[in-house]
Amino acid sequence: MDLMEQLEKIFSEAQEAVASTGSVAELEQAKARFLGKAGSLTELLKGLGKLSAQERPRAGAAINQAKSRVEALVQSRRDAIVARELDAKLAGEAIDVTLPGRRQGAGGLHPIARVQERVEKLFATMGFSVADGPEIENDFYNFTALRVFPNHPSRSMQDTFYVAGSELVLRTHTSPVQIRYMEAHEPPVRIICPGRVYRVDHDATHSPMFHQVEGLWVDEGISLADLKGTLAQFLRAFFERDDIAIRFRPSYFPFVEPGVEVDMAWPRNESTKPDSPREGGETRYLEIGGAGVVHPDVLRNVKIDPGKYSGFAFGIGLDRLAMLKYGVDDLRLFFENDLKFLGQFR
Ligand code: 2NL
Repeated sequence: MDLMEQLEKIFSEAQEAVASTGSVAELEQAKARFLGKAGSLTELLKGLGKLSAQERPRAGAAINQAKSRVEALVQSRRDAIVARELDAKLAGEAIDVTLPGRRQGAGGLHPIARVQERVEKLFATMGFSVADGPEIENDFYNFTALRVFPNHPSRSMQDTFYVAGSELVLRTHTSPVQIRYMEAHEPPVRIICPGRVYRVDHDATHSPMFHQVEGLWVDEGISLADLKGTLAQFLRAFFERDDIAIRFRPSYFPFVEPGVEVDMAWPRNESTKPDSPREGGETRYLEIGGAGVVHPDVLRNVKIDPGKYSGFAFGIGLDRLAMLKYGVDDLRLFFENDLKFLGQFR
């Protein structure tokens, strides 16, 4: 094979090698095979010394020309690779400036907070104001003033959270707020006390912290009839239907006499709520709380004359109202802070 044929062969090998590279590093390796220290063209140049002085210029010129052609080949491949890498980088970093910006998610009220606001609004239309008080209470306001005697089971550590080394408890109901309010205000008293309460209890239907709304109306001549009318009016407004009925069942609470459990009945057939009050074709009653006529001794404990004044009081679970309103069947869902659940109530 003469020199020209050799150079043509090397050049076509170089074409193939360069074309098959995909990165600058690969290209550098391919280039070294021809132009490096031990590259095939470099070797040919080294052999020039063996040629006669007559042959040497022509052969040298031919080899150098082949070198330039391979260098040009490498350069144009390098340009192509760099351009392609840049394109890929730009495509990866592409920003669509016409897209809307990412917004900060709007917050919302917890479903129980919404229910509480709704309860406050509805009772306000009946002349009730909202009273507030401490969640850490002392024995007198949480128990004694309400006639819960010293060894009453509800005072046990199995039922009530005690603050270690003190007589303080986490309030087990919002009644102490009403006691404090009656101490500070002369009748007429017409208040509701919504808020957090605490009991040692934890399962699908009980949480150690839950929400209650208690109501109290003390004035001359207030009776159980006023209680029934007030609760019926409230429940009809709250559930937005005027066919809700109320049933009282006799019960016992130390702070009232008489005491009742309050049941609510939704008419059959029409309800679409999961926990609708129909069962076996009969109206089903749902227990929503307890109530009664304030015990005369409770009024005496706050210096109100039971000979002149009487009143009713009730306690309703706000969590229970929220479950019925929104068709939620597990109380714990309200307290897990799962935004997928909570976001449904915005
Ligand atoms: C229930 C029962 C009730 C009261 C709460 C009350 C408050 C005062 C005086 C008298 Cl200051 N009574 N509150 C009365 C009867 C029942 O709650 O099962 N609640 C969920």
